Amino acid sequence: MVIRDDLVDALQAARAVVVLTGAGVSAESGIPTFRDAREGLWAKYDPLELATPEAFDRDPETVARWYDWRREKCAAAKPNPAHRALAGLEKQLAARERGFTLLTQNVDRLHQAAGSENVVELHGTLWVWRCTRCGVEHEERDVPFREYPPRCACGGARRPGVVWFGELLPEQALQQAHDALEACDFFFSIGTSAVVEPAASFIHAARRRGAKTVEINRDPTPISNAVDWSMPGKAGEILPALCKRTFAI
Ligand code: BV8
Ligand code: ZN
Repeated sequence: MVIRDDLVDALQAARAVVVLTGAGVSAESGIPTFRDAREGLWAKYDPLELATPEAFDRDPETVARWYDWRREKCAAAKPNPAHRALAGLEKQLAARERGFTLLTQNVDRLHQAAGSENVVELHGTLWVWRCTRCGVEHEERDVPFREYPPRCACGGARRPGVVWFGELLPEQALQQAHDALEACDFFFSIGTSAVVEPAASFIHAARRRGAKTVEINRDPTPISNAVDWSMPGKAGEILPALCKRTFAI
């Protein structure tokens, strides 16, 4: 894979870096991406349909079982070289008093497990569950659940602390994302098909601000021809090589 000198120079000169990640970053940890999530008994379900409040109202057991299947996969997963390279990049930039914000669409918390600190969970996490009656939230790490859906002490059904299609993103996460995009001069899009809004529009906000843009993705996406550097391939191979060339880490 070719790591271009002008990319290395631009990243070394960057003052405020924003990274947007998607399911492709966790693929090398054994977690199926949204596109590839149609595995085994879940093959007949459309993730875009299951990840909705309507589906949970209609069939909370099936939706809770799907999320518990994903929790079991995430529980068994370890951060991969892409996660670790991003944690290392954050530290290198911090050492140079440069800005770094990791905006993730992933709900698996593998970035945090790899040591990333300034992480914004745009779509929530499947490790926190919320009561649909009293609103109480708890971190739930034990897998699998004993009942579907899991019940709250008040008797209410509990749902995953994720953002479903048709639901607004958490206000605080959106504000953190906009503040980071306002200040950024370097934007990475990594392991995302770049179709789900509003995250898919972040790169356009960064470009409008004159930020340099890079895409690292296995397959072409709607933004592949809009970025300054398009790097097709595996994030777990490209990111460590880029960080090694740029910051000798
Ligand atoms: C909202 C949490 C207000 C749950 C998720 C404007 C136009 C059209 C539609 C809309 C619009 N505005 C809003 C919408 C509706 C909708 C939307 O965007 N729909 C899409 C399908 C068109 N957006 C919403 O509903 C958002 N809410 O806007 O509220 C509103 C509401 C209604 C109408 C107007 C306004 C909420 C969106 C969040 C939904 N929740 N996740 C859960 O996880 O269960 S989204 C979920 O799907 C993920 O978080 C992620 O965002 C998305 C999946 O995308 P990716 O992560 O990119 O994964 P994918 O599998 O698609 O691609 C993986 C990529 O990785 C591939 O390209 C592959 O090539 C690459 N890859 C694979 N392996 C590797 C790799 N790359 C590198 N290395 C590898 N090894
Ligand atoms: Zn409750």
